Amino acid sequence: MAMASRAILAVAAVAALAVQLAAAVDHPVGGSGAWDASGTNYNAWAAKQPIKQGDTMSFQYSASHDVTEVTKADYDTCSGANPIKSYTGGATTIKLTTPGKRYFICSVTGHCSAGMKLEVTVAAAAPAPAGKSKPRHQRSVAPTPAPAMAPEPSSTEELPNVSSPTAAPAPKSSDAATIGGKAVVGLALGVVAMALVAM
Ligand SMILES: [Cu+2]
Repeated sequence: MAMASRAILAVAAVAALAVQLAAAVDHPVGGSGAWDASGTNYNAWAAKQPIKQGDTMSFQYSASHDVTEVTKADYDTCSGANPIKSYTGGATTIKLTTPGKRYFICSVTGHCSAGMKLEVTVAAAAPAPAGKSKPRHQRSVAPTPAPAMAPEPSSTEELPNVSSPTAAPAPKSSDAATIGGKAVVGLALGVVAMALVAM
């Protein structure tokens, strides 16, 4: 059981990593990365960008500007008085780790209202597989004693081979969980394939 669970976790982790590695994209603001008050409509640009969870957004700017993340209320009023986070230095890359809205302005007086404001909608990277959050082994009603485990392989670095079941009879829920793990991999490969096609 423990071995099976670890194998599933390993498969899921690799699948999640594969999705992130394959799909993460950097989005230079405005298309060129230039963050200034020259009149670029950053929101018009952002609206056309497929910005996903795990992507990054990069800003290039002169010393007369900054990048300040603010709440929607402060974005709406162009107020940099209560920044969520503020960046200076001329080159800032922000990782968009969670889905949802993010709001950025330049906090220098007058610059936000002159157009240095950006609202970004970050899409979820991929739908969560059904039942992912539920511990699967809880479906077993009978409190079965732990089956005698085959001796652990001496090398713990080696991934257990999930495709060939061991001689020890595995509980039914483990089979279901293994199928779930394969579904995760399938889903991940599907997402990767879609991302490649989109490119
Ligand atoms: Cu500015």
